[in-house]
Amino acid sequence: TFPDKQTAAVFHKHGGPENVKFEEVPVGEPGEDQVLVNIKYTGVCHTDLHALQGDWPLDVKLPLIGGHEGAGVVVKVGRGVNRLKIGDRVGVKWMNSSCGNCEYCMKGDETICPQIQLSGYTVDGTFQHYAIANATHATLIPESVPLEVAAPVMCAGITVYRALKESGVGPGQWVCIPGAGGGLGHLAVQYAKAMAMRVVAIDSGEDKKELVSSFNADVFVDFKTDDVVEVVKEKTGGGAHGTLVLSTSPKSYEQAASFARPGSTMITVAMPAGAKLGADIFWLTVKQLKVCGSHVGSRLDSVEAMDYLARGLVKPFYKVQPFSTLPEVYNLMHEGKIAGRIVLDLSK
Ligand code: 8ID
Ligand code: ZN
Repeated sequence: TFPDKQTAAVFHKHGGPENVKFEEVPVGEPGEDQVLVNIKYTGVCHTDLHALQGDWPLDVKLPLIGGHEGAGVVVKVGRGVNRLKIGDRVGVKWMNSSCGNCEYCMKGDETICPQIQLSGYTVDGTFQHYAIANATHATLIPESVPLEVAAPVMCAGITVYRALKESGVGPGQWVCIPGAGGGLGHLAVQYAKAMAMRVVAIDSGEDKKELVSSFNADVFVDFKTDDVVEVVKEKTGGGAHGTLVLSTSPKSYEQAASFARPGSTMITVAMPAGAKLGADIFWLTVKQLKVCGSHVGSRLDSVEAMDYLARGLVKPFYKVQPFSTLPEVYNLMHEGKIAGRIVLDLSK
């Protein structure tokens, strides 16, 4: 059983963390192909901050309940749902649903479905006790993985796992990760090492240096004190074979174009507000560089990313805080002060 009403973190207009209000809202009713999930833990992703600030050229549902890294238990299933049952442990992701029938969905490229719905952006997300998920897209969480551990994988883990595959970097080759100490970054370092890549981690400060070193990043570059482009080129013998830009600073994109190894691929993952690609077309051409966007991951990517956890190859680093601290988390995130992830405990 579950209540008809619950507390949710809602914002009615864009702006700073002061716009986030804890309000009593009705518990939703799952449609035909949906499930109602009692969210136990949710990560806070930098995307949630972009949504709150209204940074991006895609409209946000308003008022909005944000959040898209949820982990919880199914408490009600829609009439047409066969895949999930009450009691199943599932993750609620940024990809809430896709149409299933367009050319992209047919190919398994559901992340570019024109009818995609996004949790905590175009539909309400996981900053509430009971969230609605599409049954096809909810990710089953293996019994061996605690819900609080699974939460950060639902966006950060899946996204970097897929981006690393897209980068085409092979075993023994160098991958460069600006933003390596953040939510996405610290998982990217671990997935990359599990895939036998060599890692240049770029971020700043002792906390983040220690964190990425604990995952055996081969090189740490401090963007505040080092000459990033020169150090990356020197340590990698001419540039990284691939770069995953996970930093929310547009500067990282300029630097990535400058330290790229000839023939390498840059994956755009982070989306700083208003950022444009300023790469010099001459160098892009004669160095035969590739630039490739990567948007979260498919259902299959999600299952594979979760499997790395179940096998003990990747371990999210996170701090658990009460649900009520969400506005403070946004402040810390804005200041770049979070090493790894913060996971909110909805029971507090
Ligand atoms: O599907 C996608 N493409 C996707 C999925 C999830 C998240 C994209 N994202 C986007 C988010 O919207 C955001 O723009 O990825 C970006 C990073 O999300 P995050 O990992 O949740 O953010 P964070 O935890 O705040 O980490 C950002 C890190 O960047 C560092 C910060 O110190 C922080 O550790 N950083 C900064 I700010 N400037 C840097 C610089 N110049 C830098 N690192 C290196 N060089
Ligand atoms: Zn996210």
